[in-house]
Amino acid sequence: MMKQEVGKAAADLVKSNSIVGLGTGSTTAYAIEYIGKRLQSGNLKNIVGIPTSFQAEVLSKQYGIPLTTLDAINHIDIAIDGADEVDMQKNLIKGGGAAHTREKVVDYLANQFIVVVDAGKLVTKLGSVFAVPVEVIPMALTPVINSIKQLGGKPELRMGLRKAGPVVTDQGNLVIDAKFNDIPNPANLEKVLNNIPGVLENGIFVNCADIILIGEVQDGKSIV
Ligand code: ABF
Repeated sequence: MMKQEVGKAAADLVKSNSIVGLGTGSTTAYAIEYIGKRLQSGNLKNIVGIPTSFQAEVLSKQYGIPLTTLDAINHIDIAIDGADEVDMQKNLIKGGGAAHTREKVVDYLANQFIVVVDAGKLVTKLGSVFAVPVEVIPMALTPVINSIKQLGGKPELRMGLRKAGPVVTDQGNLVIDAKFNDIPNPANLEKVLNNIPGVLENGIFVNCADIILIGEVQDGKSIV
């Protein structure tokens, strides 16, 4: 319910004649649904979406949102996407859905990036709860794991349902979840992780989010 309210509030910020980055995850899924509904009702006209994942692409098609690619446009007006952790400086950890690489490309390009979360995602220190997702090309898995250990992290290869095999990203890569006890400087860790050969992208987003829409329950009611 909370997620639904937040998703709807984000969808209401989308204006006609705009290019919209469409994020991943269950909260953004509601935003995609409501954007589709606004299009259907005629309340919103002439938008085109850039999906951040196969999941977002499938959902957008299901709700009738026309899609394009980054090759066909020269800017993104607004992007809506979820997060796993948000700190007081609007730094984010993303990538719980293994889509952070494409999310980072799209969300950073947007003139306005709206993050949709419930209050449980707010932290005083980034990395307090969540590990940092790191997308790695498969042949570099072991050296990247060793490098993360040298940085003081606890790396774990992300496994899929019933641990039948590793999670594979939309790009055909693997995800290492790197838990750090303390992330004193998120911008620095983002750069250091991305400098490890074989790393494609990590889930720390700094100086990217413009607005955080937070869902919470007050007096038994979901509010944003
Ligand atoms: C994506 O989905 C993320 O980068 C984040 O990992 C996740 C959030 O999902 P949910 O809204 O389902 O909590 O946006």
